[in-house]
Amino acid sequence: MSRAKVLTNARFRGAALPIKSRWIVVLGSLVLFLVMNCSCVPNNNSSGQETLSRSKGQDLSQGKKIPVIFDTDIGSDIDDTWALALLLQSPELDIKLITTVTGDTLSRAKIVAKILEITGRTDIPVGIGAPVLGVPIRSQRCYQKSWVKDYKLSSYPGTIYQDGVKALVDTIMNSPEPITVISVGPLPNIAAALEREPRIAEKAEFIGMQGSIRIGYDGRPRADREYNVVQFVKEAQKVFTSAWNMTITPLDTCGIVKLKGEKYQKVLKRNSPLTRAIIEGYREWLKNTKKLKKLDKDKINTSSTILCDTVAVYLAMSTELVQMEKLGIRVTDRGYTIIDNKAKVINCATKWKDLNAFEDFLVDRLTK
Ligand SMILES: [Ca+2]
Repeated sequence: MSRAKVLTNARFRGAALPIKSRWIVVLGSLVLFLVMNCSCVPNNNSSGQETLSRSKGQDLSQGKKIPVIFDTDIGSDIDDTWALALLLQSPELDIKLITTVTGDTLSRAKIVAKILEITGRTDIPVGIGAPVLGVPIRSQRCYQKSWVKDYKLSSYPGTIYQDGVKALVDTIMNSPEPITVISVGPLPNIAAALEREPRIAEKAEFIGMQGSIRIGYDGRPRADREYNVVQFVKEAQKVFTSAWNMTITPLDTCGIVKLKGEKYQKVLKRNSPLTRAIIEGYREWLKNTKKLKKLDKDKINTSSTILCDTVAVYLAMSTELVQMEKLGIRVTDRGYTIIDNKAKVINCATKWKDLNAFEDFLVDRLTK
């Protein structure tokens, strides 16, 4: 399925028209707006970027939203929180379910639920993923746990699924239209879902933040074993060889996204319930990872961390700002994602066309 963009940046230029004609234009605009189902696909953000859309037999300009499931290890790194915020601010996407993955999946579900309550989106169900316990990997800890220490999941007004993997399978299988699974963590949930019901690969599309193809961490010009893959290699191999259409943002693109300067200040100073939740979560995360003391005490006031996961959310809506390549990608037993012409072909966002515009887009969405 291609992701060609449909640009609908038409503006009415009524200034030179007679008054009667202007009214026709105004009424026409109103009708057009209603036809677009008030999905409010935004035009003309400050970066000058065109309306987001993509072709999948779905025409977003007609107000059709893309049904998505978001699978996240929120609380480990802080970028999941930013990605969830972007997701909630993207009217192109219809969030059917959010599932949590790896380690303390219960605390992760609390973080999701608390953010959904804060933003008034308790219509969204939350599924607690299967906890992967006993894995002695420090980074699977939930560093935002303190942010939800007083939060009771039983108080969440929406639906909580105790078996997140089952909820994932059911949501895909019961959907009348294909679902897009946005995965921004390691892949135990998705692999388990494929194990339980292989047909989900026929009914869903996968978009993930996984892998490192030519560029590694911190922009280094060599591939790294990327965290989401190397943590659960067998699960990644299962997901990367399943029959669905796959798109990834590897470190090549997502690993260099960071807000600083004026862009970060806009988010910091917006002071909305959503941005307060982001910054509070960020502060807790910094405190609990001790980065606040060790690295840069002023970091909370100056910049974000690397915001990898936000790019996966973006790819569910558009590929306009990135260069896409179709590459055979194989997950090696050591957790590398290497190009292999015999492997399943995956859509890979390998370079930015305009990173600056993406950062503007992200800030616009978070602060609107
Ligand atoms: Ca993540």
